[in-house]
Amino acid sequence: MPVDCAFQTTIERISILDEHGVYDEQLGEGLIPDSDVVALYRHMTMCRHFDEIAFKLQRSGRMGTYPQNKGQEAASLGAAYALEDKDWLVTCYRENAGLFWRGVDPEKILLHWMGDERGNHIPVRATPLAIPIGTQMLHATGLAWASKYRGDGGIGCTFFGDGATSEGDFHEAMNFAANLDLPVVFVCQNNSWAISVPTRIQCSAPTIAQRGLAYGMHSVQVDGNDIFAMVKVVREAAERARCDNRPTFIEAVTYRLGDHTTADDASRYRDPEELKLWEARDPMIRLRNWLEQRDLWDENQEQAQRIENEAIVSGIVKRAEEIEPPTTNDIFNWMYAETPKVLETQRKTMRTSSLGQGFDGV
Ligand SMILES: Cc1ncc(C[n+]2csc(CCOP(=O)(O)OP(=O)(O)O)c2C)c(N)n1
Ligand SMILES: [Mg+2]
Repeated sequence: MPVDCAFQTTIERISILDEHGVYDEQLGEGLIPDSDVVALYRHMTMCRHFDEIAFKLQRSGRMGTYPQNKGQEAASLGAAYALEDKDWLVTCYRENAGLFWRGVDPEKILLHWMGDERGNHIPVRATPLAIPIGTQMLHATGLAWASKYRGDGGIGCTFFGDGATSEGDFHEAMNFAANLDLPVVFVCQNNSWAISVPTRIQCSAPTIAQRGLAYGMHSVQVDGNDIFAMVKVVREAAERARCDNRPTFIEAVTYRLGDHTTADDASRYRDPEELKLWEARDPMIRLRNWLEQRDLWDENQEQAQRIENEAIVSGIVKRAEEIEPPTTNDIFNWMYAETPKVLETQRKTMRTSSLGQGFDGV
């Protein structure tokens, strides 16, 4: 019997603005108008400042645990820029930049980490942060299925880490989306680590993108610190979802410049040389250099932006800290659009000794 090739493919790696500042004019042509690049950079600097302040709030006892987003801003921001308001952003916890761009109030994110349920009340098409690793990909798949069923034109875009691709829920979501032809964009932020576990221990294949291929969906690797490349691949994936109802798997290669969370100390397991290497690939610095080379940005604008960011973020903190105290009802109020009967009953009975009993439907 001859040995035939059953299947052969390649996984493309997309980069437009590389870490040395080289810009691929062909791939990047007409991708983002200059004025929008300026707006994206300004937004990124605000998010970076927000991140630093959130870290300090935790350190000074004014907020609970916080996972820094530092260094990973381009991935979710590029995606949010490429998507439409009718599309769902279904995130993990390192996507502040994309969520804020979409219109999620930054104080909601602080409230979330302050343990206040009102932080989960999000009136745009984005879901509350998913802390249980891997659960949100299923939500995105379900939301995309609902959009397809209703014909509202929306798609689902979900974010998760490299570690999350070891979870069963991830594989179920991928299998479901591929086989039911669902309009989902799966974005894996491969930041090299799942707390102290390096990616090479999570995945013995040379790329995580291969996991998408196994489910029969288009899969691509992208420089996740290159906002231009992110916009390009998410735009193409969104079109594939909208026009053909086909999912895409995107492996965005990035790096977590901070600790895993404020409860972690990455210097105990991470080589400082590795950190130095990735600091030089910072998506924000890369974008600033690109703008400066084209006379779209200068030091004076940078200074003015710094002052503006300080004012914006201190307003955010003030609003989060000065909100009226939550009521006990708030723990029931922000998960469902319509409170299910079982929760309604718990809400009514929570101050009695017969929690959840004595009412119809339980
Ligand atoms: C189901 C579940 N198991 C374990 C944890 C504890 N945990 C929190 S973050 C994390 C690592 C996640 O790594 P990755 O998916 O790569 O995301 P990253 O934090 O690097 O962005 C783990 C194991 C959790 N939150 N949920
Ligand atoms: Mg990770």
